[in-house]
Amino acid sequence: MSEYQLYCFAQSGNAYRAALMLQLIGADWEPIWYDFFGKAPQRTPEFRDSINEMGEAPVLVHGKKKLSQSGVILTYLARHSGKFLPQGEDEELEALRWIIFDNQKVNGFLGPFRFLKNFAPKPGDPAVMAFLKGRIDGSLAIVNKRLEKAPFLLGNRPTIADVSMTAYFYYPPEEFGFDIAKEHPAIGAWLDRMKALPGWKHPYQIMPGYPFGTQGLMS
Ligand SMILES: N[C@@H](CCC(=O)N[C@@H](CS)C(=O)NCC(=O)O)C(=O)O
Repeated sequence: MSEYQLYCFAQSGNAYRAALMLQLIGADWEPIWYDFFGKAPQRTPEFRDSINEMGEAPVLVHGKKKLSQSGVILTYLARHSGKFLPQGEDEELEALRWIIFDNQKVNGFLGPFRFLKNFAPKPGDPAVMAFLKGRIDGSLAIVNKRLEKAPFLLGNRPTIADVSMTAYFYYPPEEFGFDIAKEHPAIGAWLDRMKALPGWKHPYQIMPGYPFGTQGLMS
């Protein structure tokens, strides 16, 4: 068995943060796929009692430890590997600031927007979609401005704040109906820098469930 297991599925940008981090630190890991969109075990009492009381992916298993919330998982993996770790109190707080902003207002809106556009049983209400798109545009502009100043969110080297921010950004533009990298050039250049890091892989290459409805991986 691998050292780490990750509960995840291909369509989850939230889980991709953890999967990408495992890749970038060169960890020995394997995905545990579950049928999020079909049987939805995350809604069962068994899942909530034994895997994650919050009913969410990702969940990282390391020996007897089970961790959820991608920000917590990234912090744990950075501390254990010494990689992508913010250095000193100021950097730690700055990384946390961007991770919270990302979880709430960047990928926190992109994820539901993409879900309602592609995977929900009924398409999203136009008013809801317009609201989410407005919030997404505003948040992406903030991230883009930050990345015009430095190659990575905290400066000259990538940290867990960058790994967190990638969550949904590499999924195909057709899944959003707009192109994040083209509309926000500093984000586009940063995505290329992240992609050049050793170990980088696309979400559909490392988390099972591509194409949608299968348990496959993109080759
Ligand atoms: N802030 C959480 C978000 C996790 C999350 O919302 N995951 C989705 C899958 S992409 C989920 O499991 N949702 C289940 C639900 O909301 O009921 C994180 O970053 O880990």
